[in-house]
Amino acid sequence: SYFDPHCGGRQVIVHLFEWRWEDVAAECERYLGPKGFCGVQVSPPNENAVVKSNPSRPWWERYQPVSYHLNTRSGDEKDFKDMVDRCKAVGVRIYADVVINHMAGSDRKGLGTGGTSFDGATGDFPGVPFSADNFHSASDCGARGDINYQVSSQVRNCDLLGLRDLDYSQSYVLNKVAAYLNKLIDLGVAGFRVDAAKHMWPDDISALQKKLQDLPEGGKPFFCLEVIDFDSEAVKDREYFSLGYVTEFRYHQKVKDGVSSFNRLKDVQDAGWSMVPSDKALVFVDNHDTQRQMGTLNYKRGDQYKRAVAFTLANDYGLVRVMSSFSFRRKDEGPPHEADYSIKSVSINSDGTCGNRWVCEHRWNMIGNLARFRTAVHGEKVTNWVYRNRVLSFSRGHKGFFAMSRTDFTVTRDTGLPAGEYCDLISDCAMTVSVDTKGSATFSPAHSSEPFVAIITEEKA
Ligand code: QV4
Ligand code: CA
Repeated sequence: SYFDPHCGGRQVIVHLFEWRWEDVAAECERYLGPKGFCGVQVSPPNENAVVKSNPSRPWWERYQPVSYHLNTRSGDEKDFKDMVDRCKAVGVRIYADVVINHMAGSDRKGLGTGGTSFDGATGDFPGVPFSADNFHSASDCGARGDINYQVSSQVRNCDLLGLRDLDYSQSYVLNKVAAYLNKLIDLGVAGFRVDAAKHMWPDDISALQKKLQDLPEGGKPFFCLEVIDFDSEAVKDREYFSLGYVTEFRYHQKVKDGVSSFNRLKDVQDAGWSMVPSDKALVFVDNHDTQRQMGTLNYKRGDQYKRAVAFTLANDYGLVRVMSSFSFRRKDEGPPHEADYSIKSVSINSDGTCGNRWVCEHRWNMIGNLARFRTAVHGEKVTNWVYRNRVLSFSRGHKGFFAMSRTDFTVTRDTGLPAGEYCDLISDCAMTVSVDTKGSATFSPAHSSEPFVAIITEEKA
């Protein structure tokens, strides 16, 4: 089904935003495989417009396709194939971010990252090829880029941000895009994050899926659709439920509110917000767009961010995607780069953190190690919810137990687990937790600066 991420039951996806394919491959082997990550969402692999100035080489140029050749600042087709194979060999799958709603903007022309010419204004994309006729005309829309979000036909047929909108009613367009996705399947990807899916008709996505081949190892590719629904527009996320996982932006909003008062985290996935059902919700604390918005939770918010991500991983809602960023000051700023704008490699420091301005949130102890927890307790509901003495704790059925606070703590709690000596996952077993015959344990975090404890029946000391 389109809901299977094809990673042998592992549960956590990480978005390695703007990483080079070579670095992703190395990260699969040295960290993601051993830590039990399911897969990586990579930046769009197809050729994009080169935005030279105002600003120079922003990250968002990758959302302006020029052709479906696999040439970007992350690498070429050979690098891509090598990454997919090396990650797969250690149990980690690759999901491509596919930008298929549109091509580059009407304000762009020149050469793409693979050297292919294009002109957004005239609609000429010879690298595919697409020409003016393959796009929706702006006649039924407001001024270019002006979408009335109360009118679903405008959301689907008008130019998002002035980006040339593909007309999927033409089988020519459908076939070209299907060929691109099939090529990625041939190369071994396990699925797709569909950019701007809200701006595509669900029937068109369905028609596209019918043209896709099965994965080489069998089964349909995994689908995650980017649909932002805060219950205030014409297009509803439920229109996409049969097509794959849907991004749950209400959760991102709610966890941000909830993390300042732990009690509010309890109903973060329901309480009248008409949230996406757990088995269809792609859940995250931030993504590459929201992390750049004012007042948002991101890596810059330190401890609060850590609590939000740790809670999200320990909780039982949805399929989780962890964000891994490059540090930025300005919103438009692209990834760390050399003088010639080639992307800098991800260096690894002796303490396991990343260098060259790569943040690598996924390597932070309470984030990276909870990937293991989430997989181990998958299918078990949250039970034993306790918020007392400023410490939140809960069990995941009889398979795992999690606790967190804002500062150091020592508490005694019912873990719901069988008696035994358990490894604390957060500290890579630097500390253990003894559960008595009644299921009760007294414990403190291994390091006071990391006030989290997580144990699973799978990992006894
Ligand atoms: C500008 C004006 C427009 C004008 C246009 C043409 O703002 O009003 O019509 O020129 O003259 C960049 C610039 C943007 C510029 C546009 C076209 O920032 O100012 O328009 O290019 O040249 C990313 C960035 C955008 C960026 C875009 C393309 O966020 O800033 O636009 O890439 O490079 C809605 C959607 C949701 C979407 C979200 C951003 O429902 O689907 O908006 N999210 C996804 C991605 C996002 C990406 C896109 C969609 C587009 O997650 O990262 O936008 O592919 O909520
Ligand atoms: Ca569209």
